[in-house]
Amino acid sequence: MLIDILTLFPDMFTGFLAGSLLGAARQRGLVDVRLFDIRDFAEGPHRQVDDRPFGGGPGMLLMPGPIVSCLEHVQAQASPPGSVILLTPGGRRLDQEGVENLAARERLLLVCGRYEGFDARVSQAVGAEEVSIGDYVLSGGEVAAMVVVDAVARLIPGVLGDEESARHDSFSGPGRLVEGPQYTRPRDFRGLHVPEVLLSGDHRRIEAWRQEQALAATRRRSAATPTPGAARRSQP
Ligand code: 6GU
Repeated sequence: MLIDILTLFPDMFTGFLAGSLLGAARQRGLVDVRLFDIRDFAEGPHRQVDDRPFGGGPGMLLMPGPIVSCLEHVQAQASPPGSVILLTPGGRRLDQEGVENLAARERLLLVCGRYEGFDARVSQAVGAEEVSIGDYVLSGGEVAAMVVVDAVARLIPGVLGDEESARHDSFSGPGRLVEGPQYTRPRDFRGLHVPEVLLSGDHRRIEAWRQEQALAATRRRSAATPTPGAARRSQP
């Protein structure tokens, strides 16, 4: 899989890309990540990339020109054309199903926003999808892009050492349940004991117990998680 990242702050990605799982996957040729600096496509002596919003209002917007020029340059670097994903808090909220959908693509172009966001014509001009990683505001799309790359990369065949482990992840199996509690040594930690069933060696009982725990953990989580903003009915 090829992932191109368009950003005003490429340096933010260096430690992340060298990191263990992703670094190894890149070395083994399973995923290629390339960085492009949007400012390289800005014009004028000041290489301006942002400007004040028409109609007034606070902050600055990313101008469409540099981003679209950068996208056209990057698309021409490889084939097939990649899916353009704009990272913005107003985008479609990412979940594991969305990650699986992205992981099935051959090529992704992730565009990181900064300031108050993108000029709306970027999306229109290039036919982009807009993605958010949750209902809160980050100072830029870079951290969100790292979240997307991390979550997508671990679904690429061969990236995880053990292919089974992704299938057992929270949100992955039938019903998309979260995982129940897990335990390792010691059996007794400050008087807290590992549940007896896990020491029984009875794999059917263990599997049934884990399923029950996953259901209970999923219900507890639903009860503790408020309905996301967009679905809320109350008026402002
Ligand atoms: Cl993708 N970008 C920014 N700036 N804030 C966010 C986000 C993205 N997702 C959630 N909050």
